[in-house]
Amino acid sequence: MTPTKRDWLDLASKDLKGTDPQSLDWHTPEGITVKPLYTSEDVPQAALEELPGFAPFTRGIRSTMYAGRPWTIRQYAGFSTAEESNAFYRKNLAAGQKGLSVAFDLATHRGYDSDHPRVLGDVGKAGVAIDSVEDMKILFDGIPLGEMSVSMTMNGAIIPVLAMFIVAGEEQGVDRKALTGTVQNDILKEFMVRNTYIYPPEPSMRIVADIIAYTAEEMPRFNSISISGYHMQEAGATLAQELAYTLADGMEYVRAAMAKGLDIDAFAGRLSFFFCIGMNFFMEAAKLRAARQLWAKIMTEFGAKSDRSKMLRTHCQTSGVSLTEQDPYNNVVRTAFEAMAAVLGGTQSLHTNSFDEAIALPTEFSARIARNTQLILAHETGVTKVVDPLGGSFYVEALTKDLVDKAWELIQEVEAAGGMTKAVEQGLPKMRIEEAAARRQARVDRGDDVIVGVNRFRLEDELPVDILNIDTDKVRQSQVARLQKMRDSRDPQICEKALAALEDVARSAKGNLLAAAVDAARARASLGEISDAMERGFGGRHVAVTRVISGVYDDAYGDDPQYGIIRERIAAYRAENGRQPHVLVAKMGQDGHDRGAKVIATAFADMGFKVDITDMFETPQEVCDKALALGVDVVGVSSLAAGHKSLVPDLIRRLRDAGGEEVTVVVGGVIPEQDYDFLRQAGVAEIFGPGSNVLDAAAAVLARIEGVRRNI
Ligand code: MLC
Ligand code: 5AD
Repeated sequence: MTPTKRDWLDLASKDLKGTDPQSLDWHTPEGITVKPLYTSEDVPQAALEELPGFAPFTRGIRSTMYAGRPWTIRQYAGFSTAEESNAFYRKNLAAGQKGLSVAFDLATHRGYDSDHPRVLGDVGKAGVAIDSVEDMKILFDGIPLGEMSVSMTMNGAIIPVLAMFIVAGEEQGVDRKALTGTVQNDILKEFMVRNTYIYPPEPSMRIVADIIAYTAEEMPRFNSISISGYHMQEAGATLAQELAYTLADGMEYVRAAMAKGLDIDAFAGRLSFFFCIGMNFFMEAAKLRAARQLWAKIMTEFGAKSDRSKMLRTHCQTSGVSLTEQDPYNNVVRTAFEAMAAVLGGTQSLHTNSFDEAIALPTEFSARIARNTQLILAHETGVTKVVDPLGGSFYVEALTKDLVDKAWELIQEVEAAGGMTKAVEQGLPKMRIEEAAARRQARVDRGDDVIVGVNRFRLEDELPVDILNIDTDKVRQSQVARLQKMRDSRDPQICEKALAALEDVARSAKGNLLAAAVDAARARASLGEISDAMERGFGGRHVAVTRVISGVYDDAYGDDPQYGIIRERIAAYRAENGRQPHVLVAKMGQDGHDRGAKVIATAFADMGFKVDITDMFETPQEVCDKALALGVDVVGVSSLAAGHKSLVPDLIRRLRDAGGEEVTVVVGGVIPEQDYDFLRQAGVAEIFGPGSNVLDAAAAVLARIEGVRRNI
């Protein structure tokens, strides 16, 4: 007799010594219950009948997938000057990389030229500095833009950057009709998580629609947008949230383009997507399958006729936030698993992170290992030979269905709020993501979620790894010199006229912003000048309201003894001093990563600290003024974009000069060990690197505050 499900249950209970097998259920952060066993009963009938290459594309967008053509190995990179990044790209292409993906520095992202006083610590740090067409031409020197597909991760300053790319192509002799590649151009998620916006939501949405319209007409081989969930997962979103909010963003862009009078099938085939692939192996593969199925459904409902419009094509990147500073070679292994999940999920293009991710930008060595991870996957494992190898897996098919259902609920919530632009204005998705982030942090701090080498199996001695160092001063000097040379040699009248025309297009809402910016870029207007012209036309920059949610950390910690002790110590401090210990969580420079700052603010407030949080993108002077005005005990600087060596000492100097020597300064985020001594000498009291336990950090900060009190 063939055993039945009942027989299995009996056997499992016996093997578990009488415990109910249901006790093995895993309740995931997505709200999905994963059972220890899946059978054919869990698979929807439709899943058994679908074939790849046909809508709804659950099994893949191509009939033969990688058996016909492997995914594109597309490593995201950029640092320092255009010359240095160009040399790096060329080496990578010679070593087996297939497509380019440009990382710009934060000054460029935020629309500032390298000589702007707000970006002193950011030039050339997190990506390459690009101020003008001259830089753009150097970046692609010797790389034929008619053949190589180039992705550019740019959102805020997308208009000047894409305009400069088009002109660089022109001056290489490549017609824009022949340019292939992708721009990220996904502003909604910037307001939600990534924070490199420049203008308010409304004009920002117009920029997106203008680019979709321009590329549909003028650049038929170019993907107008890369609708990105990546940064949501990095900011702490669950996979269901990442999936849902990304598709909901996509729906909003489709609406914006249709509102311009475009026919859906004229542009939808050039919308592309971008997802993060973290450590939940099977669920990540299922997520990509679910994404394709949902998008085909959504686009059909929007009235798309062509299959191409219903096809969700995506790039994936392995998860940065899953990687650790501790025992960093473990990251090679994590990235390999994540890459495999992306490939089993059917991605079109892939970036694999380098193992030094949690500490610095990749070196040539770490970049090689990351690239080879994909080459090994493509050439040695056999995964390319079969389409959708997970198809028909009881578990993966069930997960695909669960994710479709969960995401659909969240999409409906956004729709009920009036679509994503409205939902973003109300802060709905951001709040949900921040809540998920705080819960995740609490699970890690408690050891419920295991991270090998961080909260379990920790090494006694960590060996330092070699990291890439960038001399920002040197990069800035060379950028400023090139800018000056360009300003001296251009025809000022032609340039002024083009900028005035662009400003007009921005102000009047008539004409296409990108078309006007191409003229300005050709006339050698700089990135900052083009951004400023639009800022004048739109009537200003966007300033985000910073909100801190409360209760989540408390909720997750419940009765943890260490948590209780800290709460008591804070209560005692309060009784003794008549006030709470007061912390200002600060973000300085153009670093837009705010997950850490938000998690700390939420957790500290729940513990009983009085917590204030600065706006994003502050200067050291602005933070100093705020700290003194509020009378805080501690400023906690959160730094993830390598600006700490210039910004933090600057802040401490200003505090001292203004009579705030008692204010303790602590720093958290991506701080390499190599910089600890430097920061301590500059007066930093405590440093919390990646993987720090929030409770330990709170205890250390509290001890500092108590210490200062006692000395008085
Ligand atoms: C592919 N082709 C096939 C085929 N496979 N034809 C027949 N049979 C097959 N099996 C064709 C395609 O139709 C296409 O032509 C061409 O080959 C290229 O294939 P592709 O699959 O479209 O790949 P690619 O060009 O690599 O494009 C992938 C993409 C694109 C659509 C996802 O948008 C892209 O490259 N995105 C990358 C985004 C990126 O790098 N982002 C980095 C973010 S980092 P045709 O003519 O149809 O086009 C970040 C971090 C941060 O954001 O925060 O800073
Ligand atoms: N070069 C290479 N990778 C980068 N990342 C960010 N900037 C760069 C760069 N200049 C990667 C990291 C990060 C993710 C957002 O992109 O993996 O976590």
